[in-house]
Amino acid sequence: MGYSNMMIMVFLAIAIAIVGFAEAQLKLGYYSESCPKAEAIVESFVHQHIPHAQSLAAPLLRMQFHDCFVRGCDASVLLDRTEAGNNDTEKTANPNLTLRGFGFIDGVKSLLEEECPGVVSCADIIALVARDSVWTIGGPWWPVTTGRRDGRISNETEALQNIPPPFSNFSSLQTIFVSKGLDLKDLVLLSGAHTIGVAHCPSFSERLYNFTGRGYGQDPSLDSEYATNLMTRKCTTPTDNTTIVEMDPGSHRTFDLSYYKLLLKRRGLFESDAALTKSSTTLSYIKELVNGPLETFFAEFSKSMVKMGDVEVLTGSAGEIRKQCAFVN
Ligand code: HEM
Ligand SMILES: *[C@@H]1O[C@H](CO)[C@@H](O)[C@H](O)[C@H]1NC(C)=O
Ligand SMILES: *[C@@H]1O[C@H](CO)[C@@H](O)[C@H](O)[C@H]1NC(C)=O
Ligand SMILES: *[C@@H]1O[C@H](CO)[C@@H](O)[C@H](O)[C@H]1NC(C)=O
Ligand SMILES: *[C@@H]1O[C@H](CO)[C@@H](O)[C@H](O)[C@H]1NC(C)=O
Ligand SMILES: *[C@@H]1O[C@H](CO)[C@@H](O)[C@H](O)[C@H]1NC(C)=O
Ligand SMILES: CC(=O)N[C@H]1CO[C@H](CO)[C@@H](O)[C@@H]1O
Repeated sequence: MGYSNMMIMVFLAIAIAIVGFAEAQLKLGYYSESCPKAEAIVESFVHQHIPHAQSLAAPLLRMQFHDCFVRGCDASVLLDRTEAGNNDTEKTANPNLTLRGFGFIDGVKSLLEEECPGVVSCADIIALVARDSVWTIGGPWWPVTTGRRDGRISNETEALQNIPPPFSNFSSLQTIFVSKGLDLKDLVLLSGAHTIGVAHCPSFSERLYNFTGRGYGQDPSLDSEYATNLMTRKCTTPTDNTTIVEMDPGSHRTFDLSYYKLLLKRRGLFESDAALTKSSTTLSYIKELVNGPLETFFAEFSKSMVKMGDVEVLTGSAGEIRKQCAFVN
């Protein structure tokens, strides 16, 4: 083969690779021709409902995290357990028992199915709803690319392996995030989502009542005044599993820097929150955020959300477009 022929082959190979690559990518406005109103429908549903139910923004944001960390952003988190398959799904896994907002996603899905049946994936709905909900409560906005396809598999064990538990230490958080292509900066920024929302006592009561693992002892990295407050007013017994606690007390509905300020006061609620102050790298990111303007946090959080929304997505002909978000077709 002559030199010029070889060059042509090389160029062709590169061109094919680029086209193939582009085809399998998410893009902005993926539905602009197949369902032009899709994004507006999501946005208007969110604008209609979230102002009356502001506390739903938090679980809808968390939903995207739980979706993207298990089998990628493929809406596998929404699948119900099927008696026929006799398999436990991500939903059955412990971390998901406190997820909320499934009905909200179903509400959006049914409007979209009316408008253009079988076109818009549940995975894209999760991503759009998370963004629009956070924006509606005065948080940051970020561009959401679309074109994700829905997965057909949901597996409880995988949720347990991929969703970090609240008692995670720094190195296990880092390991899980790195395995999703997210770095330490993303870990700090995305944990900033805990500026909104609530938690149940079992997510942190070991820090109050059983830090030694022998039925007693408090986590020394938790501010003792805050710990006392939690024990006397909130989680008054070690087994309380119904009380709800604001993760960012006093501003748990406001997307702001106070979560990071609390971390520096040793008032992060989970061990995983406190762990972020235990590495000098992440501690200095936190200090930069706290000392910077709110806009910097918003801009950086947005970039990390965009990265999270790309994790292991299904595109092209992989997966399917589910008709109902809780069931495979
Ligand atoms: C870094 C590792 C993380 C751990 C260990 C963690 C753990 C938790 C736990 C245990 C809860 C409370 C569950 C309950 O007791 O009801 C929670 C709530 C929440 N998480 Fe995380 N999370 C992490 C990262 C994230 C990320 C990346 C996001 C989103 C970008 C997120 C968003 C939220 C939100 C918004 C809530 C409040 C939910 C509500 O109000 O119902 N978390 N998280
Ligand atoms: C349930 O299990 C069956 C058989 O193992 C599998 O084919 C199916 O994909 C599973 N369903 C879900 C939702 O994961
Ligand atoms: C779920 O995932 C685990 C861990 O990867 C695997 O061992 C198990 O076989 C899976 N279960 C099903 C029903 O596919
Ligand atoms: C962090 O937690 C993991 C998993 O529980 C454990 O294997 C590891 O030893 C812990 N690392 C440190 C430094 O404590
Ligand atoms: C304390 O923690 C240990 C280890 O996690 C556990 O085995 C034990 O049951 C706990 N004790 C109480 C009283 O909750
Ligand atoms: C909560 O605690 C009660 C009593 O201790 C127990 O019966 C119930 O199963 C627990 N609920 C959950 C979701 O763990
Ligand atoms: C199977 C299971 O327990 N699913 C639960 C997951 O979490 C939602 C929301 O809290 C519950 O409604 C489901 O029953």
